[in-house]
Amino acid sequence: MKNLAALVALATTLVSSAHAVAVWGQCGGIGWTGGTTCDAGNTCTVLNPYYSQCLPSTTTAPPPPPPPPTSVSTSTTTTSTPTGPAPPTGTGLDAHMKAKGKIYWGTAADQNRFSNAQDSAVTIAQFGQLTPENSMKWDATENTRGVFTFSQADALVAYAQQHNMVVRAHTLVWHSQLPSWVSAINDKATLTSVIQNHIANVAGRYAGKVRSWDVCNEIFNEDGTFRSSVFYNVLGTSFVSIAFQAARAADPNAKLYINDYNLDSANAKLQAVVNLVKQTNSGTKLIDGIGTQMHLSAGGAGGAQAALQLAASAGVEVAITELDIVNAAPNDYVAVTKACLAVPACIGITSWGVRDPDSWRASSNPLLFDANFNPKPAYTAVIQALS
Ligand code: 9MR
Repeated sequence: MKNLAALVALATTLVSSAHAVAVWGQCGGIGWTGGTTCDAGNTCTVLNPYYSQCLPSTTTAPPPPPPPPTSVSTSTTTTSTPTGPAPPTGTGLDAHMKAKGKIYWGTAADQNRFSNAQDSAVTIAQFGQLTPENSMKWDATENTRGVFTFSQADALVAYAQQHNMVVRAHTLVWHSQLPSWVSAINDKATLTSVIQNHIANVAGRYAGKVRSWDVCNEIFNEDGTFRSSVFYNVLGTSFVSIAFQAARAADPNAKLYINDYNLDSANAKLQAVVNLVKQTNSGTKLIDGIGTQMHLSAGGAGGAQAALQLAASAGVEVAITELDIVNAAPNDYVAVTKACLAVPACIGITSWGVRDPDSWRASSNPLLFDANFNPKPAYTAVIQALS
């Protein structure tokens, strides 16, 4: 009898622990089929309609040390154990943007970021859209002619799907991060078929799985003339329609974007983008959106609304695609947020990364979360602006 009682007690313990979700793990949300009860000392907290998370209960002190995190992605990279504070509770940036009638607030990401459990927790809680920071670029997908590599890009798309986020795919035709075998092409027929093959393979692989594609990236100079690149130098302006036609064929339902930086006021470069879109779309509509990256300097947000309005005058949707602002002044972030809210064609905002040290310009601390994934004053100001 004594043995039987011990066995029952052991079985009860095993059953309850098998179903309890560890701290930081997902415990609910639309589409969630896993456990909904948290380990002792933690409370299942609704962060947004798609994600509830086991957070340490404030009434229990001290909380138990966090166990190894649950699986966060299809990544083969080992996840790190969360050690910092909990991500902000309540509804996140994306939920606030959606409540204002916009489509998303997103972030740049890749497997090297979301394989970190803290990054993943903030990403899931705050963002509804992912842009692959590097994994879909030409050097990542076709570094050798005709040899395609999709492991990192596949991981990004799978993670986004797993967490109900849309993908802004980035980017197909760009002078940078371009393999030297492409830059060396000097005849029209070869370059045309190389562009078409690249786009058919890369955009074709993700057809139906991404919301939009940055088809052409950074093709203008500041004065509105075309940038010198292998694409322009060999094909003239025709590379634009070659690329957009190939993208339309590869993924007929994706929104096809032209994307650039320094479109932060109604300047000559933005006017050139608008003119090109109008001209290209004068017959069949090929370009569906203008992306303005908005890598801003401090105090650089004053022209944002006028810029978004000028972009919208091309008759296409508009997105802020790579937002970061030197020193992350709350006023600048609020100005950009309100500019998007004020322009109906502006469909969403993408932060170019989650936390400062992971930014391409880390030394200027331009993002909404600090090194410990704590929300910064600009985050709070943006949430207020969206409330
Ligand atoms: O953030 C990206 C960084 O990790 C890469 O090293 C860099 C290489 O060119 O590209 C960065 O992202 C760029 C984006 O793809 C296009 N607009 C400018 C972004 C910042 O350089």
